Amino acid sequence: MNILITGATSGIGLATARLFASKGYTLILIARRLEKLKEISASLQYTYKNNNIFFQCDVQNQQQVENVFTKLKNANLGVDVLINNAGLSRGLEPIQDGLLQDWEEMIDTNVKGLLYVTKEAIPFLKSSSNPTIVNISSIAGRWVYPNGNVYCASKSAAKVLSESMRVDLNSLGFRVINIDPGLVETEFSEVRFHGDTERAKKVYEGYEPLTGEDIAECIDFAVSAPPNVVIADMMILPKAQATATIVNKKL
Ligand code: NDP
Ligand code: 8X3
Repeated sequence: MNILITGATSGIGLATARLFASKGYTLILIARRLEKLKEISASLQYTYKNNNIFFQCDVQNQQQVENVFTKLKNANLGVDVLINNAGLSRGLEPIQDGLLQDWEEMIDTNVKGLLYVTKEAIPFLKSSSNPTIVNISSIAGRWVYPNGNVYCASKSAAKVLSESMRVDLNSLGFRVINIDPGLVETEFSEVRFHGDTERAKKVYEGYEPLTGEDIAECIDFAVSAPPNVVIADMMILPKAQATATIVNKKL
């Protein structure tokens, strides 16, 4: 099975790459940081004898996305599973103080990037015996929280796109899986707070957050289900979290 993972250099995407490499699947890894991609590709090859190929690509850039799939076609590589994981949050400000640049980056990555990759991947997936798309949305797509505004909107869009894909690709035999994680300790908050590591660390203090590996296990569960089984929608929370804003912190 060939699995394409966007955002494979960190957090959920990296943990998923490791888990699927350990299961012997061929991986197609996409992200922007080339040095990390090289390092991860080599380490997966060394540790798991993994067959993988990687592409430096910014999913916000439609031409770069198209180039990746042209190269896949030239290499005669198919795609059985697409994991739309690349995504980010920028800022945590009330809407009246939001920065245009942050809004554009979130919408361009989490919504337009997901669409660009999916559009290019569909012709490849169509040749698979069990085409599967996994979209990593978020609890932020279900519950709005203070200052989440544009990030919540982008994840809500990702969730609605999962439903739309399930409808439109139904006649083509696609499985579409939507995954909504709660608080997962990754580089997510560091990116959200523009590199402020101290502020990022505080998000995960006083309770046990989820790990990228926890979400990877859930992705694997859904992808590895029998071919006729579609885990259409999954929400995964750490035990301490009840909603987007209720977290039992022992501080
Ligand atoms: P990380 O910041 O650890 O990982 C994000 C990954 O996305 C990185 O590999 C990054 O790679 C990649 N990425 C970001 N922008 C782009 C881009 N424009 N083009 C290509 N790759 C890109 O965060 P997470 O692992 O936590 O996030 C993964 C997904 O999970 C995101 O969609 C996020 O919204 C979602 N999520 C996260 C939760 C959390 O609490 N952490 C909870 C719910 C959902 P690079 O910088 O090398 O491009
Ligand atoms: C990431 C989880 O609650 O920070 O999507 O939005 S949250």
